[in-house]
Amino acid sequence: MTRTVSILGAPIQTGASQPGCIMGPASLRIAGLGDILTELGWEVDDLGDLSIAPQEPVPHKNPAIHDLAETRAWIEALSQAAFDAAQTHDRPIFIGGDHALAAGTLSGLARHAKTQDRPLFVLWLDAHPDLHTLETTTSGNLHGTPVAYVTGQPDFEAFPPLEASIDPKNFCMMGIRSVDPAERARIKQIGLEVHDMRAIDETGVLAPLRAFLDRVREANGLLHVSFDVDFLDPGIAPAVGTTVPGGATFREAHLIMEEVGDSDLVTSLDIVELNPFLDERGRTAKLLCDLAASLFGRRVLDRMTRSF
Ligand code: EXY
Ligand code: MN
Ligand code: MN
Ligand code: MN
Repeated sequence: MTRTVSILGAPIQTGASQPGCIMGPASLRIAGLGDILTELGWEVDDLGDLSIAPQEPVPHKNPAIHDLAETRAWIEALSQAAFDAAQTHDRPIFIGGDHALAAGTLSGLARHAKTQDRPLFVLWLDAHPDLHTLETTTSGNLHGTPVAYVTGQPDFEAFPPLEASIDPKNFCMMGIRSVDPAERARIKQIGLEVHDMRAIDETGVLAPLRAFLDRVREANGLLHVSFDVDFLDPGIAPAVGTTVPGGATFREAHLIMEEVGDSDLVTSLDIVELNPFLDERGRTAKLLCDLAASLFGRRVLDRMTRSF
């Protein structure tokens, strides 16, 4: 039975300091994301890109915060769009755009999960935990805050009110290797499951990933994968504004996507932080499409070189 995928672009870049994520959705489409999924037998419904109306600037007591009004407008629009897409498609995909978009997609998906009476789990693939509140962030870059927002941490009065939050215990983070002091304290405080790169070096990705997938299956959960380009090693994925050395290798990333794909548990996906302005010949966008193919069913023996 053909299953439906939706692709919705969110060219948001107000959450980052380095501009360029606005080109992310176009770059992933040019790299062939839709065609690749169609070739794998998925019915692909490209919903185009979201846009927001111009916003009047809104100040915040934290002087570092910038573009609050625009980012809030993106979060509101994405929350509704994610809820709608999840109600009508088997696997909605959201392509960014910076990681602040996950504040929108995850809040909308949490609302959808509530209508299904199923818990929402999140596999967070990122060099960063994105666990700042609007008071603890020192950079003011709101792409460093989505996890704190959707898990119901305090001091988000300036963001849209959350109708449904996500239990921090339902997160599994992999690839973490750049954590600020306030985030480290909160990881401990809320009991977030974090497999940093040292842990992955020691145990590999499969054991912790399979244990997490078993939890999702036992809870009859929905599973969202939030894939930040900077999860990958900058050597294979340079087109991102917050590179951190020592990221996931090509095979570690594919193994995670293949394993999650084999579990058939994934119900939605974010691909975020792609900044084509920092790339050459779109190689990072092509790698992301290659990884999406592994999540959606392609295996090593099915591979052939894609000519662009
Ligand atoms: N923790 C740093 C900050 O808050 O500015 C870096 C955040 C990077 C966030 C990128 C999207 O993952
Ligand atoms: Mn991130
Ligand atoms: Mn990151
Ligand atoms: Mn407060």
